[in-house]
Amino acid sequence: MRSPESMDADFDTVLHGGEVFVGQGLARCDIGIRAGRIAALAERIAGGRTRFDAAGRWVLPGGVDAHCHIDQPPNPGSAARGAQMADDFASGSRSAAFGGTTTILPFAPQFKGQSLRAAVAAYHARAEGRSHVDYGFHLIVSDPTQEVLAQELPALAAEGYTSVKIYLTYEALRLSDLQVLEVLDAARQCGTLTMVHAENLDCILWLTERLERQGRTAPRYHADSRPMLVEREATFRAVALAELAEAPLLIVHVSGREAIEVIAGARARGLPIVAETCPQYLFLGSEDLHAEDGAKCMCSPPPRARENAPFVWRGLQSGALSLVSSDHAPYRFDESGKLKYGPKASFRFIANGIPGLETRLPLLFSEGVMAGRLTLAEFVELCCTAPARLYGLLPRKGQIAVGADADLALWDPQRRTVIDNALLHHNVDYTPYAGMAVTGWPTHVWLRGELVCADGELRGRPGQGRFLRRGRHGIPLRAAP
Ligand code: DUC
Ligand code: ZN
Ligand code: ZN
Repeated sequence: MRSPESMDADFDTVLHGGEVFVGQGLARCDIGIRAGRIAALAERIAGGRTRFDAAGRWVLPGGVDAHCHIDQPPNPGSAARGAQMADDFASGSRSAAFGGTTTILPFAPQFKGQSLRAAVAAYHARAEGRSHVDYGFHLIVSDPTQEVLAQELPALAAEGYTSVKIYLTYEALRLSDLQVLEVLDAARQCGTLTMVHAENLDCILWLTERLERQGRTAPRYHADSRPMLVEREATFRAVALAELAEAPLLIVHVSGREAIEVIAGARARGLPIVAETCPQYLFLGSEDLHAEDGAKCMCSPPPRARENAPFVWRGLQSGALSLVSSDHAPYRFDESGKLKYGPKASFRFIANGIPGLETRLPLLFSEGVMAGRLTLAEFVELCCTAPARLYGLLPRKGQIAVGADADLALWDPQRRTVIDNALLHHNVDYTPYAGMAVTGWPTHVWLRGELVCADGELRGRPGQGRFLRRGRHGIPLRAAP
């Protein structure tokens, strides 16, 4: 940070008097913004066409939510086909912005028989002109043909689509081990990061059929159909396949102790394995599925028993888990979404997913930073900087630094809020976190220097968010011997 008394270069906006997260902690600092970027950080900055008084507030980087599903077309082969996502790019990204998140990475899904190009074009059509925040796309690869692996992946990587998600579960998406190896190998060659949903499909099908034969079809049995062992086995296998292919791997939505132990072991051996968790594995429990409206908390992997949450916190503290994303998957609790097949449908036919774009940062800030489980530097790393680094968005996103995009969230660190769906800006008719009291909330948010949210009021407009072409992933690989 520069320390002259004043800098008089002209700025579009100056935020002054705030406690700003620079380097590894808070410092009293002014921020000069020009042409959407942070142009100066100094003790005192004069001028500015707009001056904003940030006294008493913390200025943190805008969040990067590297895992969310927005307006994702239903897979024709899925058991819950027909359920519609409640958020389009306008409502999903609006909700992200109000929660302090300025970059989102949703998924362009490839259906079997479709080219990746067609999948990307179709998804751009859904996003175009609608987003309130900047966005990039991961690709979901469900049909890894030779054309996809040898032609499309490298071409799309060169255009900024540098991550692919693959699945070890869901009948319409699951890849064989051979296909996983082929994707890992092709992705490694073009600097693309492979993300994996690690649950064992055959175990889930076997358990589901057994539960159904016993008449155990209520939402609570969703958790019994996907115990931690099922995640542990798939995580172990995915790690082994990545090791064989000498490829980096990011394991998404890690839910609990057993998978974390596998990941910690792999990392201790120096493998380029990185893992993500989500708020639902810190703040929800399998007990929540027992309620009458338990489907509201149904996601995969499922929330685990309450005793599991401390292991997830420890995973974040120890570095076994490197980032926190929402896995926002928005379905209304009505016949358009969760209840598509009726209130008595077997859990197998209930769409998986919960909303969480807007609550991710406030929950982690309150129960992490304010409750003393995470330092502020760890919070920023997990929710902003690490996702930007891992997915090829540094130095533009995820940090407050000269030259970075002026994506900023002004936090009132003392504000007490009892979470209520009426406060949120998504298009889902519930939040699984209703009733939780949190301390700290982002009150103002800037996207590339433009104020998009101010004290609960929307100032931005749909279409203001831009598509991000991303660079190669930021997972360090061991030097070749
Ligand atoms: N699980 C997924 O795999 N995707 C979306 C939401 C969920 O719960
Ligand atoms: Zn998944
Ligand atoms: Zn997901």
